[in-house]
Amino acid sequence: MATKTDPKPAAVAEQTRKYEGLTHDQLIEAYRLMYTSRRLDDREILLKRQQKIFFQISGAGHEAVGVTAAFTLKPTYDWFYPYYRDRALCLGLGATPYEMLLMAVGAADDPNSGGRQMPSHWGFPKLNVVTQSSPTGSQVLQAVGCADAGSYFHSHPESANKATGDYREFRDVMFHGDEVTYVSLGDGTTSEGEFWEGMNSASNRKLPVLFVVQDNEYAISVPVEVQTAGGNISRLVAGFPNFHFEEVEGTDLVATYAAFTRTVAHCRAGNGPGFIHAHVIRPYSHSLSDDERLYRPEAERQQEAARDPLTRLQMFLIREGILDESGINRLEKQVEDGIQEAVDQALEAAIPAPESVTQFVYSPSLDPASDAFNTAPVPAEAVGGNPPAAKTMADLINATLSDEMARDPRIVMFGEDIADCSREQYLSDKSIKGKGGVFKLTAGLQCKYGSDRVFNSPLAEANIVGRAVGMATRGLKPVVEIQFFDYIWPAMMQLRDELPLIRWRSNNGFSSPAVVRVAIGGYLTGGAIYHSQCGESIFTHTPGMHVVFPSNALDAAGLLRTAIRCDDPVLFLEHKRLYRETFGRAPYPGPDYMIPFGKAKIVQPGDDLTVITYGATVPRGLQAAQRLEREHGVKVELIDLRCLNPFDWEAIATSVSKTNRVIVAHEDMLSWGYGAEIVARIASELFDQLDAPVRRVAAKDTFVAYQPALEDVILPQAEDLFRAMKELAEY
Ligand SMILES: Cc1ncc(C[n+]2csc(CCOP(=O)(O)OP(=O)(O)O)c2C)c(N)n1
Ligand SMILES: [Mg+2]
Repeated sequence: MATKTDPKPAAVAEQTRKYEGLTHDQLIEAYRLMYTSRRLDDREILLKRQQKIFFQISGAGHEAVGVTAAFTLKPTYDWFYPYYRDRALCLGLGATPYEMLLMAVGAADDPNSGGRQMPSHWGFPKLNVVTQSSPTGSQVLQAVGCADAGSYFHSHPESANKATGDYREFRDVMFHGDEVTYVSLGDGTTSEGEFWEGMNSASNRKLPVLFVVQDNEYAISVPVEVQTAGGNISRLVAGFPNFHFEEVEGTDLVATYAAFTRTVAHCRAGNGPGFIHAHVIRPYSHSLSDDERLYRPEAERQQEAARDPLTRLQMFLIREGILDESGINRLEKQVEDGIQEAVDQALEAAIPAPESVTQFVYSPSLDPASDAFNTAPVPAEAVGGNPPAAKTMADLINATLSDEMARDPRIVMFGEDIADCSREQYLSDKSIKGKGGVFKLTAGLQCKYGSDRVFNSPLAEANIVGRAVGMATRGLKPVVEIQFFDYIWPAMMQLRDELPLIRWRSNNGFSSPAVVRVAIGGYLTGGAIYHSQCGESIFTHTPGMHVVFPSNALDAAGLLRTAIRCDDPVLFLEHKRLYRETFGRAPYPGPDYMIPFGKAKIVQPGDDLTVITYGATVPRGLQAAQRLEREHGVKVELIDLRCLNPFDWEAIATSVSKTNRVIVAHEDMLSWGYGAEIVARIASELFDQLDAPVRRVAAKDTFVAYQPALEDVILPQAEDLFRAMKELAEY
């Protein structure tokens, strides 16, 4: 790099003192990176206008913050959850212009997503830059989970060891005791609830998360005073304990560097999270789809332009005699030549093969529907001639969780009320018994495995799932609980746009195989609207996530173990009414019992009529089928799907081809429900096999009422199933 002079060591010390620790070389390197970042934006804008790329969003005006973060943090050592304005950060960490242009053209070799994501949605596995998405703020809780995982691995180093026979085989774990997790966001994004949830948990758990708010005073067209009460986020967050706070002019490289140095030192020393509020500018509108002249007058734009970090640094270099004009020209020419070469190459790059589109929706390495997950139950020996006791679904889920925790030290559990007791002293002085979940499914696990493996979360569902996503990305196996399906919705952004997408959108660069256990369903006699909902089809309509819904104790144990050991995210739906039902009790099938996903169970064989169902309508369907045989001699084949995604089409096709009559039944509402897809497929593929119209039995298209007489009418009962079966048999 062209420096004007080559100063002696004493002079270097003098310089660095003067520039908050930055050397001449670093200042020149900072300019090179910032200039590269800006020219790449300019070049992409041109390419977009030429219709050679399809989207552009710039990092212009934010460059000094990005470069400073790259200088003060360590690539491949620290972890990064950036946002789309962080081009300069990624360049500083080691990403190349060519790689960025591969993203812009949507090339097969785009190292971030293989052409699946818009450009500037950063993700570089080799640099610990974790795949980023478009939903503003969804990165925050994941970053907190990432930091959580780093600290867990540090205190349980043995858990990082590889193991064969489950997801760990495909997961290298890296951690450092003093690592920092960087997460950045815009001023507007601080309005998202997940930001506050992330701040709360990072603060409370004293995690080394570096929050960087890049405040350009606008969120598209909405100014900061409309987003943020009082117009300044620093003032609002100042009360969070354990933080180191900085508010800085983020277009001033030297000042920004000083703020980062102090904050990173705080995080690295284990003193807690850091918060840097950097005031920056946004000279290029929000994106190429936005024209800020519609809502910002020229005078305001010009005032902002005077703070341009690139111009500021250039003038600084000249003023301080670090680079003269010809040195700057030489550097800029070099950068431009490099970009030109990268553009030429990227425009030639191959695009992804069309047939690759479904690749990496799920793990390519471990198929939970395979025989590897098919093991026989090994119940305990009979004692004194008595067979082992039949246990409830709740018992077997608890026992399975316990045995899996013993087997796999990477399993952590959290959720609302799931710990035995957060105030540990009450456990140690034995003054209380402990709770272990509102349905007691996790009872005793904290006592057995420790408070750092089983703990209560805040009352915040996005927090639970978002942190689980970050933890699972790092190699932990979070098995988290959503207390009631009715309250899953705050986590919907994470469940729909994040958890199931991490692998696909990163082209298998990252994955997040967390298990989310959810208590679901009604028939509770008084559960009412908000403790009775189903809604599984919303999640089976989400690729990338397996959905399991067992109806009995043995299936719950076998499928839960498969869920935990597999390498994909799993939504594990546990019917509250079935937790302690007499129906479907079984002895514990042993610590290795697994059922592969997507294999239905024939609850009762029959030749006259097929009933396809799952969950709480299984016992109701069985009751109806037994009555139909008793009273009318009709033999129903009752199929329990057990797993809704993947589901066992073969079992359905075989049965319908035999009986030629079929009912699809479920507890959830009829319209747009899970049955609609099954029925459509039967109509399309098995039409020739049918002797009668396909029927559905399901809940009314309304909500579940509190008054039991109304609940009975709303949810499908054994009587409804009986009537439908009889009518169809007689058709
Ligand atoms: C959850 C969500 N809502 C809306 C959007 C559309 N959107 C994209 S960026 C943006 C503004 C973000 O502003 P800010 O956080 O200040 O970041 P900046 O772009 O100014 O850097 C909006 C509304 C989105 N991507 N995600
Ligand atoms: Mg903004």
